[in-house]
Amino acid sequence: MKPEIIKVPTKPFEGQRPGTSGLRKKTRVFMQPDYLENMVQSVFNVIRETAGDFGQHMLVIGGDGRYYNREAIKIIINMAVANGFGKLLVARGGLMSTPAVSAVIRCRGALGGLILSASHNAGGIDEDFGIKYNIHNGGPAPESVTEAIYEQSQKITEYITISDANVDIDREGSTRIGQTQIDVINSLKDYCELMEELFDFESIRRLFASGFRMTFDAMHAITGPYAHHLLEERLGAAQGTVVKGIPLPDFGGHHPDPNLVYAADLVARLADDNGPDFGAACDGDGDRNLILGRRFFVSPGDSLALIAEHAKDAIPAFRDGLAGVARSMPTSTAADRVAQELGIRFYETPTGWKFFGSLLDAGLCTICGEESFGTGSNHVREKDGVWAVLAWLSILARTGKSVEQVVREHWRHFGRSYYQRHDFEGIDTDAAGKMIEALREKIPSLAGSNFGGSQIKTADEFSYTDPVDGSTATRQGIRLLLSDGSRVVVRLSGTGTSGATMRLYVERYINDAGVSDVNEVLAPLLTEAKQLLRLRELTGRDKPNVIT
Ligand code: VG1
Ligand code: CO
Repeated sequence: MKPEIIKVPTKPFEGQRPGTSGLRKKTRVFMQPDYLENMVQSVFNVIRETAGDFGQHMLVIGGDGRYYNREAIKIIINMAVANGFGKLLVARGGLMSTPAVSAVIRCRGALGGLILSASHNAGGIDEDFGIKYNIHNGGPAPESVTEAIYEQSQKITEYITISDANVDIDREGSTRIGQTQIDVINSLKDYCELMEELFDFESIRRLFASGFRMTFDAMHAITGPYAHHLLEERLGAAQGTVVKGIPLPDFGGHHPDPNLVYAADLVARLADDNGPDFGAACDGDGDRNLILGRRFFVSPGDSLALIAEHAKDAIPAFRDGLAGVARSMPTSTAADRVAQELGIRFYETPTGWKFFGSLLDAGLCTICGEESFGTGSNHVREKDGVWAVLAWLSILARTGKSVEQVVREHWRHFGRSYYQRHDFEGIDTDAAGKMIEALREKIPSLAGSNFGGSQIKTADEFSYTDPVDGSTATRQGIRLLLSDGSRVVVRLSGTGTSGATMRLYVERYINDAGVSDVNEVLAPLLTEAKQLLRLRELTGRDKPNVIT
């Protein structure tokens, strides 16, 4: 039956500009009539310009299960039918992790996908919601596309939908409405098969069979079902390895953010004498990872470096070696040293996974990472939490060593990047803007001045030209590079939904086998950075909300 297409007149909403990773707002903002619809129609209007008739194309739809996920999925199905897509691949229950959506887009050759998530932000009617469009390569739309979507959203006058497709999204199967085939698909299948191709499951199975114990904290977010299936059912980890494995719309009332603050109970479990050998957690949409050994935290920058170091020997997908490694600018320089030793390419990009896409597509790099607990490879075009956990299990299986031993060996060989990120959340937006502007004005006069026991060699604002397509991104963080190799970086977050969040990143490299205390090493840099920013004076703040 041909559905009746309903044309709905609408008016633009202010501020529908996608940030570091899609459009994120308070859930109630998204729940306003027409808000989500405007955004979705804007995406469709933009991609239709290059894709042409949607009748030939497939769209993947999935989300992290947070509050409003199901309603949003239904709205999108109706609109996608009205807009004439040939096929929709809808995750069963509306649940699919961000890296799994990326995998499905790639495996099935879809035009793109819509992911409903605000990632590590809390969920609930008074918390956050988000939507992101991923393109044909499976990765987040590049800035040229997100800017075009924003422009569309600012001049939109109408969207189209149908009355209700009434698809049972909880049952796998196929239905047809007009010219659109709607397939409700298994959320785990493509992704888990891909993991099995990349990794040596047998060696990880042997590791678990030898008595090795781990805890995986899914934080009541999307990775629970993936981890249950892969770790417990496929790899032989003990039942109970996965905790908080059921996705909940409010993530159990917590921030699904896998760091030392929000995953404190996992950290405590690893501190117990009878605790497991290995601990891991993933975020709301499954693209971030936290890696812990017994009483030992692996900083994301070190994790990236270590995965790059061991990839060739420990992970079959990389047995021919890596083409290159890429990291976002604020991420520690640990991976650079590995790339140098391996004699492979190395790239420094702005914050946000969208900047890795073209490097991965061009085969210039294989492994990428960010300091924000994001690690991934060319298997998809998103960071991938469960992938990182399997990468670590592979390294532990291959070396037969503990997490701490592996990291300490790395530090002995390469030296250590002492590293921290301090987040100052909920700053008044104007105050934050003024503080950054004031620092920007000082940039030209900073070189040569003393700073944190060293001297500022260069001060600049990071800008990036993509080596493949020549696109540029400016104002991607202010950085101070010191003559002893230390770095201080300041930028404002592009994922928050209220006020401003300033991120202060500090790094000091010392070739001391990693034996120093990170707080002591970094204290002088932090003190001077706060003074330079006039942080307390301009924002009334002194202490960060979260240190990672
Ligand atoms: C943060 C991180 C960035 C990450 C982004 C999305 O962005 O710093 O590294 O790519 O979140 O991650 P920002 O602009 O707030 O610093 V996720 O897991 O929210 O998709
Ligand atoms: Co995320």
